Amino acid sequence: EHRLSYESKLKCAQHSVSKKLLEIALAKKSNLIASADVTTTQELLDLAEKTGPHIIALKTHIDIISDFDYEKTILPLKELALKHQFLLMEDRKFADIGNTQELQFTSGVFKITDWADFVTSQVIGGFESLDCFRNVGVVAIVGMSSKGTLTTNSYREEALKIALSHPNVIGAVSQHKVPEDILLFTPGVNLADSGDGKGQQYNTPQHVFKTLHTDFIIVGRGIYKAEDAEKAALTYKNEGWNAYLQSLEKNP
Ligand code: UP6
Repeated sequence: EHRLSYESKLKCAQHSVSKKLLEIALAKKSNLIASADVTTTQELLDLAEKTGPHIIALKTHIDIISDFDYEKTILPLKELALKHQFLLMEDRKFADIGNTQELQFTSGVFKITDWADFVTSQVIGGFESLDCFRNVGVVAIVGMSSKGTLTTNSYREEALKIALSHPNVIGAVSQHKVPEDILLFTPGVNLADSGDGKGQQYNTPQHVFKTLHTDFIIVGRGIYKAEDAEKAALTYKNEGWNAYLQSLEKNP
């Protein structure tokens, strides 16, 4: 059983952010997204500089940066994204009514709308709750990687209906296969560990490309906790790319 290539997905991609992601993936031969779960601006920028050449996007949780300052945090981050050609993915996991999400997206200190190329959102608020993410791509949280998640089969089925029909949605976060018309982003990827003692569950890049036909892997601690984050990013990049190439092969 084989999968669609990035080239064929690029041909039918509708959203400008899906196109960019697929173009960067092909240009860099990478399907790696580094998750920057660090808590200072310096660590965030260091990680972006080190991993930048190897990643297609840097995933942030901008609200964990303790010294956040738009000028000092976001402006240099945007420069690094331009320099190394990666996109910015804010993992905000919005989960409210449309009006509140719109305020969280555009206001406060983070002003996510001004810098993120794409954001994650729960779809628990229903189809129209995603309307506010007009100028970005949305990755819908369809299934979670943690033990005991409430994203059951029936939840995922309903969540996918919203994801597939909403024009702002470019993809889904899930630990299960999704239809090939949207991109699949898979966190919970680590080469060394199977869990973190706090409910996280890990798989290898090989596993998620083979069984889920994922498009992009998201790696946090496997990279930013490594002694050499640059080297670790390169390792995950190569593992991910080889696993992708293998998943393209037709097995008779
Ligand atoms: N993430 C998951 N699982 C999900 C959705 N999101 O782990 O189902 C996010 C976490 C974290 C990253 O919020 O930022 O992906 C995983 O980090 P890790 O590789 O260090 O476990």
